[in-house]
Amino acid sequence: MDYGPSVEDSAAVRDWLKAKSPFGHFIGGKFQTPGKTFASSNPSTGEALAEVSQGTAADVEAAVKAARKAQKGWAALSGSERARYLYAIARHVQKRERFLSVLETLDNGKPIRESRDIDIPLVARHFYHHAGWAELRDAEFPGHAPLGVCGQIIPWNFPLLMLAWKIAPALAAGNTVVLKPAEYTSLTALAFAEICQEVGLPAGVVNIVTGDGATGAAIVEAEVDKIAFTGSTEVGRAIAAKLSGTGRKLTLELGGKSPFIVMEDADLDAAVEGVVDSIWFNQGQVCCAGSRILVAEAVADRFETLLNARMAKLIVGPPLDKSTDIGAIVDPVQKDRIQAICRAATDAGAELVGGQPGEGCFIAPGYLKNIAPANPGMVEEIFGPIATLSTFRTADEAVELANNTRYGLAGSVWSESATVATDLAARIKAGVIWINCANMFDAAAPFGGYRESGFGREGGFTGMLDYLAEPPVKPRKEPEAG
Ligand code: TXE
Repeated sequence: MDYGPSVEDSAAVRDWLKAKSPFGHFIGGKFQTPGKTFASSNPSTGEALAEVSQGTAADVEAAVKAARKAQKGWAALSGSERARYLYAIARHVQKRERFLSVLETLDNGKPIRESRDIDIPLVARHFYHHAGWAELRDAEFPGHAPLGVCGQIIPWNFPLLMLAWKIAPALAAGNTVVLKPAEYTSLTALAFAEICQEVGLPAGVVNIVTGDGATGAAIVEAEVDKIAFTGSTEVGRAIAAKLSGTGRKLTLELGGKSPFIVMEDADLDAAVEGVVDSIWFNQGQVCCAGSRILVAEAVADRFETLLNARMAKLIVGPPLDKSTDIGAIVDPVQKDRIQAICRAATDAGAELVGGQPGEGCFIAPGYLKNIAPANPGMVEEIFGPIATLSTFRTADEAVELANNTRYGLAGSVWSESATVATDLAARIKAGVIWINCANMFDAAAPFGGYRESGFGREGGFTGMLDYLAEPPVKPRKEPEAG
């Protein structure tokens, strides 16, 4: 039986890092000579893993130039030829699954079980799915042309998966890309660049420029035809202001404070397991995490007892250990941010159950209770393994509480009655609603938000539309006179 990545896999990853670091950017099909670099480190130990280049405006310009040069040729390939590359990428991701999951866990701090069973398989699935769209593009989107060169800026919570969400549809539609991974987690994007070389992807179709917010800002300023951004609402807002009036396409996937509603008739054991999948998955660093648990008053005590019992069983530990449930927070800066919001919440009168910080980047799972609607813990995206727990009496009150947020990304509803669940789901203002489950992702299901969670969709047919230009409007034929 295969128990998943082992110590040997980790040695192979470390050998690879030793051989390749310092990393240059990947531009025009080649790794460039490294410039000024910064360290990418393992948040669970603090050890530096590799040196990565800090992208300058000149690097971004070179990458955009390479992408522009490649775009016409890439768009001129037949759909099935583009699909062939996407299938090949998917297969190579699968071939290097163990390597990529260990690399992701080392760089990000997430439990190996999650990178092995969720992140990396979903990456392959996303490329397989979009290979299909490459083949179908002309039939399904007649008259739509690719946008051109897409600038893509991604966060650190699902590094390779967010890369796949950005690159797969862009390439399927016939665009070329300049992508910047987050500064905490550049390494799987650089391994992905190697995969592009392995499959013989034409030079310049995918360009990876590493760096921090300044590099991201340079991509926003560059001559690109679209910006696709996933990250904080603050940066998303700044990007939207910059692009306003430029005619460039923009999609934003930002933060969230999603409700997790447990009705009186819910299967409480299943709902508690749902909390584990929802807010204690990936240390709670999930934009669509069910971070506001709302429970029907009649079952609240029983639910909380079950929740505490389950929470006590979660193992916080070394991310590479296969029994670990909660790994490390991505960086000390993020850990401080989580703790600052929890402190503000308790100062304002909430009670924190669990959620204690450990050494280094670790924080135990927890939740805030006795919390008022205007409490900062209820309003701010904590982006850590800390939920809020509050109660409601009626379905109307549940809906009111659920929608009392500036965000609108996701939500989940737990009830044994399909009528109750679907009625409630329809009244929640969010881009994604799960019923009796949470954090389920499928490449065919469009994902995205409303309000301050952003706009645009990723995945499926709708996601493809966001990488294509509108077809030219045909002149309206006037009826013949007489
Ligand atoms: O985000 P940033 P941070 C939320 C979450 C988290 C908070 C802060 O609440 O605690 O944001 O995280 C690049 N122009 N989310 O500071 O800064 C940056 O280099 C262009 C939710 O890490 O938004 C990185 O690649 N790009 C979210 C990416 O933006 C800029 C996931 C995200 O970093 C830039 C992450 C600029 N001016 C954080 N400044 C989600 N929706 O999943 C930074 N970047």
